[in-house]
Amino acid sequence: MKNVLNKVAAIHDLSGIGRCSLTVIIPILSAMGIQVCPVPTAVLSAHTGFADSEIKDLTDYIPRALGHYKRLGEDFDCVYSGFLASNEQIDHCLDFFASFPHALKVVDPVMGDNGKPYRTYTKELCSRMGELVAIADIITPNTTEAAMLLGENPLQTVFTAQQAKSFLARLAEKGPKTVVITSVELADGTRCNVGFDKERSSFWKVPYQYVPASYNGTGDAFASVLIGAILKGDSLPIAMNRATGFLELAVKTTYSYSSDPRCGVMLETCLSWLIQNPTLCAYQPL
Ligand code: PXL
Repeated sequence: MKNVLNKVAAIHDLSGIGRCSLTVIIPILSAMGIQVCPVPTAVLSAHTGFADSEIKDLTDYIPRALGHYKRLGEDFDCVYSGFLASNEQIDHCLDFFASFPHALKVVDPVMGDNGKPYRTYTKELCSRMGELVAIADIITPNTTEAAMLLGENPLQTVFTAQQAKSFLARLAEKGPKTVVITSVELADGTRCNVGFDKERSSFWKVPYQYVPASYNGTGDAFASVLIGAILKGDSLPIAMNRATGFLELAVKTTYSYSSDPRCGVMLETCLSWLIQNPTLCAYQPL
């Protein structure tokens, strides 16, 4: 039977402190009228940006959950993977994606930020991320992750429009139909999220106002709004516009309180914007 609401299987960690992954994905997609079925990859006392977080790896749990969903005859409209805790979780994600062939396949290749891999990400886990990218419909790397996937220098911070387009197109050649790279500083000094729709050969950018702080979990929040918007029928540029607009609101709200950036953005104060679902047209061709 067709799902009444869109249903997303979210294969991500659950971190107690520092808004990221499931604690961001569940409220955002729920506010957009989409059901989230969490498949936790690990439980952490706090995300890896905090020293010494306690980690309970759930690698063995993922295939058991998948087996149960198959026995139940569950169907998902989207399977969305993110932070992974072990190499074997790549295989488990590949099985999950293959088990729901009609679902939109979204891979957020969570690996690093600000030019460096996250502390739990091994070389092998990073190199195997390409296998997930190859089967994805949509990927949402930041500039560090985009460079890691392409074998480029992850420390590059400024991109010409041509370089940004080349990164997008080269990532799309690896498989995905849609590539969105977040938090790009263009050579003209603007900050943008940039995207490529391979089937329409169209490149887009959505500029945002820069704030001199880097909050954890913003990539998860961006990807969640983007997916929610696409599942609801938005075009790629309007979905990027919605995700950028929400992040701009959440980041600027949080910045005004001078809170610890590791705690993420105060999305609790901004979710109502998503529920209002404003019409948007601030996107531009890249
Ligand atoms: O937001 C990415 C992310 C997700 N999950 C965990 C993390 C990070 C980034 O630091 O540590 C556990």
